[in-house]
Amino acid sequence: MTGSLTNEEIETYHEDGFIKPIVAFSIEDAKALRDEIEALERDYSNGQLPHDLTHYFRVNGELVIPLLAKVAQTKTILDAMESILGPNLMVWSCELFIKEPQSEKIVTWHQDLTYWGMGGSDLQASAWLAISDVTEASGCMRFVPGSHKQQLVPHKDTFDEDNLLSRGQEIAVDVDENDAVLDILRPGEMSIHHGRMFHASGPNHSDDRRIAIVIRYVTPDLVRDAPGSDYAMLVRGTDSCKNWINVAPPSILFGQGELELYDQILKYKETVLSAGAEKESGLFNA
Ligand SMILES: O=C(O)CCC(=O)C(=O)O
Repeated sequence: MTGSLTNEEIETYHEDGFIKPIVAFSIEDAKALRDEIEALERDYSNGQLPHDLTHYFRVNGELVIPLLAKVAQTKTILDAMESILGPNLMVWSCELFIKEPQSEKIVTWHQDLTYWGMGGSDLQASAWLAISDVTEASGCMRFVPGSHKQQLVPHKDTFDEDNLLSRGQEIAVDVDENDAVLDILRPGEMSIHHGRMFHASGPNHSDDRRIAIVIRYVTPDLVRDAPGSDYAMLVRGTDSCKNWINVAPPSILFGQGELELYDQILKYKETVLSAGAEKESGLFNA
C-alpha cells in the first residue's frame, strides 16, 4: 500500500480498526482553521442561508464551504488515507462535530455505516481531525479495538435530545466500557476509524469548545446496497467505476448553484438515512 503510514501503522489499523494520532496540521494551523470556522459562525448565524449554518456544518459542508473542501483535500490527510483505502479517494461527507463548553451532548455507541446505504463495506473510513484540545474531559471519542471485525450489529433508535446522531442510534448489544480506549488528540492531530468501528463520545465538561472536522472517505469501487445513486467528490486518483455521481468542490462560499446542488443531494440522503425510522428524523441532531 502506498501513502504515508508505516506498515506497522497500517497493520494496527487493520487489527484495531483505528489509528491515532496522526499529525495533519501544526497547532498554529489548527488554530487558524478554528478562527475561520468561528468567523463563519459570526457571519452566517442570522438566518441568511436556506438552512441554519449548523446544517451545513453537520452534513456535507464540503459542498458549499470551500474551507471544508480544502481541508478534505489536505495532502497530509490524503497521504494517510491512501495507506488505508488506496490511491483513489472520494469524500462522501465532511462534517463538523462541535460540543460547546459544559455541554451534555454525547454520541452513543454506534457503527457509522449502519444507515449509510453502503452495507458494511471496508472501503469507507473517517478522518477525525481535532481543531481544539480533545481530552476525556472535553468529550473525546472512545473506540473498542477490534470491534470493526464484526459485521454491522443491530442498532436501536433512541431519538435522545442530547445525542448528536440523527436518530440517537445506539448499538443494541452490550458494549463493555472497560474495553474502550480514548481518542485523545491535540489540535491538528487526527485519528482514522473504520466504518464498522464501535465508537462513542462523552459530554464536554471542559471550559473550551470541543471542535472536530470529520471527513468520510470512500473509494470509487465501493458498491452501495441502497437504491438510487449517491454523490461523492473525487479528491485523489481516478474514478473509473462511476458508482458515485461525481461532484466538484465549491468555487465560492455558499454560491447559488452550490446551495441548489446541496439540497438535491440532501433530498436523496434523507431517504437513505431515515429508512426504517419510526419517527421522523433529520440528517443530524444538533
Ligand atoms: O465527534 C464525536 O463525538 C463523534 C463523531 C463520530 O461518531 C464519528 O465521527 O463517526
